[in-house]
Amino acid sequence: MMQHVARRGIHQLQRLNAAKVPADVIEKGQNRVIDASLTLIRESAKLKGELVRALGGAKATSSLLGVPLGHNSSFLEGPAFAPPLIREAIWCGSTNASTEQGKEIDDPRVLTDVGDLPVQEMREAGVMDDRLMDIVSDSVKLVMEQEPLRPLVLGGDHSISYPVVRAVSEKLGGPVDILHLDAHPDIYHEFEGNKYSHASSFARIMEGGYARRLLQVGIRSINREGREQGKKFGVEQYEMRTFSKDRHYLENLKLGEGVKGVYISIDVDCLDPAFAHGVSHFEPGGLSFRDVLNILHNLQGDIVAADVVEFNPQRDTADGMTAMVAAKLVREVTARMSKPN
Ligand SMILES: [Mn+2]
Repeated sequence: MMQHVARRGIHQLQRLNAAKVPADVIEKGQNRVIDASLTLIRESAKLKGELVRALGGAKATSSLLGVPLGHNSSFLEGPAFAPPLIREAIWCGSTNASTEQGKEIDDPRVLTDVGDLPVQEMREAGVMDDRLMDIVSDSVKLVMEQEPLRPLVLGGDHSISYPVVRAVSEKLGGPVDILHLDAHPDIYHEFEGNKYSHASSFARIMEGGYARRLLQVGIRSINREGREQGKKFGVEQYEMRTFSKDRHYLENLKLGEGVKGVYISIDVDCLDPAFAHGVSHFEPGGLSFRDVLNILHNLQGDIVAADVVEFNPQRDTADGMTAMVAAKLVREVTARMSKPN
C-alpha cells in the first residue's frame, strides 16, 4: 500500500548518499527542483491574479493552493493524496456552482486555483522538513503577493497549518485570530520526537506569536498536556461536552478586529465520523455538518486565509462521500472569504 508515501523521499536520499553522489551535486539538484516548484506556484498565481483583475477585480478572491503532505501524521499518511480529490468533488456535476449564501464559485473572482505545491517531488529529491516547511511558507506568500488572491490551502495533514499561518502573519505584518475546528487541540510540545507533527502545529503557531486569539472548537480528544499547553498559550478551548451551552456564542462569533484578520483552520475530523468517514482518527461525539456551517455562516470578520486539512481518501467510502464533505467546506469557506466587485 501507499500509506507510507513519504518515506520514499528519505530512502532516495539514503541511496544517493550510498551511491556516493557528491553532496554538492545533490544540493544543487535539490535547489533546482525547489526553484521549479516555487516557480510553478509563482507563475500560476500571477496568471490567476491577472485574470481576476481583467474580469473586473475583487477586494478578495479565494485561491486554492494544494499542499499534498502527509508524512507528519502520527498515524496514517493518506491526506497526502487529498487535494486532487477535493478539487474533483468541488466541480462534481452532482451539484451546482452556488454556495448556500449565493456566491458563484465558477466566477474566478470568487474562486481561483494555483494548483499543488510539488511536495512529493521535493521529498523524492531528499528535501527534509526544516527546509520543506519554509518552502510551504514561501508558496503561501507567493499567492498573497498577487492581489487580490487569498490562500485557501488544501491539506495535507495538519502540520501544514504552522508554515501557512506563519507566512500569513509575516506577510500581513502581525498576528491574526484563528478559528480552529478539530476533534484535537494539536498543541503537544512535540509528538513522538517530531516538532513538525500534525499534533503540534498550534504549539508552533502560538510560540511564534502568529495568533492573538486561538479558538478551538469541536474538541473531544484532549489529555492533560493538551489542557496545560492550552492554558499556557491562553487558548480558548471549546469542548464538545459543553457544546450545547457554548453553541449560541460560537454561532455568533466576531473575530479579527484590532489584528490582521481571521484565519480559519478546519480539520475534517471536527465533524462526527457519521458525517465524515474519510479521516485518519475516528472520534465519535463531534459536530454535525450543519453546526459547522452555522459557525461559518454567522462568523463576522475579515477572513484572510484558511485551510481544510486531514481528509484521508484512503479511509473514504468507495463513492467519495467525505471528498464531497471536504469540498463543501472549501466552497462555503470560499464564499465567506471572497469579496468580488
Ligand atoms: Mn484532528
